[in-house]
Amino acid sequence: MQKNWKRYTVTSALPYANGPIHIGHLAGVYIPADIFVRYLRLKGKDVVFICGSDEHGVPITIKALQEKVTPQEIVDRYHTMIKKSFEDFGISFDIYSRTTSKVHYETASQFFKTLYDKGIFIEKTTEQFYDTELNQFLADRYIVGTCPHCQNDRAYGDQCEKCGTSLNPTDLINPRSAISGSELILKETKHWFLPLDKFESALKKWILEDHTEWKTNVYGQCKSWLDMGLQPRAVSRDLDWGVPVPVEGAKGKVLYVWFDAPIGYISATKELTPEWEKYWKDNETCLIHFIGKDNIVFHCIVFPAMLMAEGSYILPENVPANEFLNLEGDKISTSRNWAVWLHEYLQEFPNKQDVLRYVLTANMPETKDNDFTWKDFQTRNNSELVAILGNFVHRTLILTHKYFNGQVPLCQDVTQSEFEMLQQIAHIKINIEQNIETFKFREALKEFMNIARIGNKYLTETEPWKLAKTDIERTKAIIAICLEITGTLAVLGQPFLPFTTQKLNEMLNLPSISWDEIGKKPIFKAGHLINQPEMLFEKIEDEAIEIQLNKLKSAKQHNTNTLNIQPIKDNVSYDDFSKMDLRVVTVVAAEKVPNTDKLLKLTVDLGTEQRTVVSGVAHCYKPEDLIGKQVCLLANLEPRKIKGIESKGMVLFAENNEKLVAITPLESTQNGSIVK
Ligand code: B3M
Ligand code: ZN
Repeated sequence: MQKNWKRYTVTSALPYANGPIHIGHLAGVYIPADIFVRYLRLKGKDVVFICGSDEHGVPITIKALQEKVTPQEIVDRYHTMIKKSFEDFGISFDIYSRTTSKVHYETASQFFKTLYDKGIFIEKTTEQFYDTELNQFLADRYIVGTCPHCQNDRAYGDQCEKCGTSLNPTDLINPRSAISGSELILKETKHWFLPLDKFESALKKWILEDHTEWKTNVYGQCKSWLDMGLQPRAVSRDLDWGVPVPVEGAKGKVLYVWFDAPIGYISATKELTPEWEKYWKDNETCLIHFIGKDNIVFHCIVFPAMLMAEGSYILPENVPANEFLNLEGDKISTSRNWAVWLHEYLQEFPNKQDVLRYVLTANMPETKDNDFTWKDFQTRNNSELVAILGNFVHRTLILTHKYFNGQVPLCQDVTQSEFEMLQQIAHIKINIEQNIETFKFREALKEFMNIARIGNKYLTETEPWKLAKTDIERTKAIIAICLEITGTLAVLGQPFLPFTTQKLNEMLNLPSISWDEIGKKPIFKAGHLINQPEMLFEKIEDEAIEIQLNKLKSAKQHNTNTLNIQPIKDNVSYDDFSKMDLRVVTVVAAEKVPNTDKLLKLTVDLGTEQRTVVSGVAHCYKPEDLIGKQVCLLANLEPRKIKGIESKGMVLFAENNEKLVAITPLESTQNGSIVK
């Protein structure tokens, strides 16, 4: 953001309209985008803030199938719900559209057509798995089978979640449909591929050389993709839900959801303004995509390649992707109902949108995954919002009414230390700007709160309520200074706490002031009348937190009860069983396998020897959780190489939905003991 941009186009990921929105979405994408946009607007910049529902893709059709309704009914339901949640939380889109809109169908079709006419696509006929019961081709995710690497019999067509290996559906042993359960046949089908390889060198230059300033998580992911080399990618699918492929011979085929969805940003801008082209095709426009980390490749590689291929569009200047937010130490999960849903939050904490915005900003997963806990929510409310910001503002306004009938007093002169304090605040303002402009919102918020801290401390030290009896001139100066600080908070806080600052602005009777005016001239004239103060925040009691924790506890319980119990397999003879050599072993060393999410490399002691075993449990256990523990090992499982490491045997774990639990002996026993 070094350049002096003429205007900004800010987009945030289009949420899938197949479920409501939770705190993870807000913290990852929508709050950072909203802070950024509100800041730009306050600086008087020309900016459009674009979003909408992503209403295509296979999961929506599956949900419709399960509920026996049409996909349209599903997306109508969730689009309305999601849109309302965003409004409720003050996410200030200029437009919230949807990818089933007419304009979008036209725009996406036209985009495809342009690339098609330019001869960009490769047409290829391949064999794909077809579900004869449902009469449709299946997306990789909806094909299950046995993993050729670890024998997990519930591996997906794109990945085995047990050993972490990425797969093709044809790698699976005994593939079947995850939806109907039926066996699959291979059937020929034609598709259009975007030759990403042709754009590889342009993408390399654009990202790896020209955008070294991108966040390290984003840059790193792009680099590893580009280093691996890009392959052509299919941009059409066999499906009856989506934007039809607009060429001859494409009956029953639609655009791949990741082809049409980013074009949704463009369609929404078209719906917003007839001048949409300047927001997408002018080099003086700064385009920024706010997304979550799982969307990086699509926004940094696929969509830019599409834009390059089309030829008339600008490329994003930055793609500030966040990592994920966890909840009470566990991954947020819709299916396990492990989430804080926005619509439920508002029922339980009415009018406390800003508290959530505040806590989520303070814990924003900017550089690594982060955790939301209800205890932290309570503490940040009670000891930061109430005790620092609320307290300072309230005391200032009460004193103004008490001593000066609500009129801003005249400040005759300031002391040296007051002068220095005001300079410090001016400096903080610059820090906030720099942090927002480089997408460091946590730091920006911290700096903002420092202003309130400074004010609070100043008020406590100068004690104007005592001084009022002896030195009214000094008292006037102090209150006037506190009011200036309060006014500063009311303006600089707008990106973070829009509801609170609006209330504060009303109490202060402030006209709208721009960001840049702050610090240039005094906010108030002597004699300006302020309104009666109200509390900005209130304490959150333990009971309210207990309710939330209990709710989560019962979600956990419910999940255990609804554990996906598999039917018992066919009988085996004792001979069959005794072929397996099961032993008790001690884990003596453990470390994460680099560049994987789930793999741990364990060294286990069998009494007679030590061995290396690779286990897909890094999402459930940290290395130090396992070191020193006795576990059960299938010692004579055929050795195999996982990520270049020879794994000799398999450590046993019980599976509870996504969670794995190590099997350990009740009492410690000698290493190498036989389990039978
Ligand atoms: N709907 C994916 C997601 O919510 C997707 C984003 C589209 S942005 C063009 O993770
Ligand atoms: Zn596997």
